[in-house]
Amino acid sequence: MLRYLTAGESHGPALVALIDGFPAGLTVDQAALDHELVRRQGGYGRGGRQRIETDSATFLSGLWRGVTLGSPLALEVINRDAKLERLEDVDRPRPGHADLAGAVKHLGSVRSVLERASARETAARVAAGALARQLLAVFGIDVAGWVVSLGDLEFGGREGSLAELRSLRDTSAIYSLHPERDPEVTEMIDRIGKEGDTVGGIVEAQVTGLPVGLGSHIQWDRKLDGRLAQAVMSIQAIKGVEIGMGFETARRRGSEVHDEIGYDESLRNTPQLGFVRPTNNAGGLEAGMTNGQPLVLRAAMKPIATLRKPLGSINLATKQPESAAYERSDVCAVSACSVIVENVVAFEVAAALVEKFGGDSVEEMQARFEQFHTLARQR
Ligand code: EPS
Repeated sequence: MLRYLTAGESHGPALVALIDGFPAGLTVDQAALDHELVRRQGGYGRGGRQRIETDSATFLSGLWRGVTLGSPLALEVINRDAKLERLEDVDRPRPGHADLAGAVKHLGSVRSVLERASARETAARVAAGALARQLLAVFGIDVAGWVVSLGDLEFGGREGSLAELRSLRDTSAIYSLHPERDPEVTEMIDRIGKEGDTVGGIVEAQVTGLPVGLGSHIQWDRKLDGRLAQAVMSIQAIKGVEIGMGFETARRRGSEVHDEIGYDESLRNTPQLGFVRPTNNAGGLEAGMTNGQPLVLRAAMKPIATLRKPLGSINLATKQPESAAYERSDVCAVSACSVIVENVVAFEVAAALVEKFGGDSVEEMQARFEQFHTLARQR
């Protein structure tokens, strides 16, 4: 079983991802891993913290000569802004953040809650996902993510391979597939920032090259759509997750929603085994299993809860009305969110791949992957 946990406070010494069940024999590309961490720090509208940090992951365990051992991997991302011991408590909880519920729940301080609830934790999740996507790449599985809307500005997707879409996205200041609209978007972010406010948006992740049958229809907690929804919904500030046509399916008839099944002999030797669909409204998942089509997932991010022009709150000591606390914040972190979602999705898909093809070594997984496709083609 491939799984991970994270540890670390936003202003503590470091963030850590502990990855267990990762197969032996993967040669790690450290630069590619750090590239995802750098992308997470970017995107127009980020706050002052990102000018302090230069995120990079250090392996504390699980590697020998750059190759995974099959033992637990501990990944560390250092916090340059490590000042937790000097920080004061916060007495005015921010609406929309963990401050109030967390302090009440733990009978403790707001500081102890916000330090862990902060989206800084996602650096550890991206490190874990960025490693997992290197395992996926061995099997020809590719992952990419981008921003599809920001506030009330909608950009949507584009046709093309993930490699083409990724290069286009990398020319956009907000990681969308429509860089020609960047001036309009950055102007909007500037305007909202000047007003002391924040803005959210919708991000999309796609996975291509998937074999048929990752996940399972057999038990609720093995369904891959359910696992993806939980993993993505748990990302800070996410309020909604949809797969494929998602919420729109509820407004359409069955004949307009389900993807008809065809067969193309020339695709018999690909992971989709020759089965083709004229549409992909299912987003690559049927009954909790991959069906050989690209996986398409979207997530809605609410505007960040820390506002320069704060909303009404109370002082927890006096219970009297006061403005919520403000130290510093991002105006817009939707671009960063697209990086987080894509890497979190990568990890869940890698976990399902390990489940189907075995997790002791990459070499054994490759052999079983080949054998499965040989058997499936003989049906
Ligand atoms: C973040 C670092 C944090 C916040 C942000 C995410 O740094 P600091 O609190 O020192 O400014 O900028 O966290 C939040 C959005 C939040 O609401 O807590 C990061 O590295 O992503």
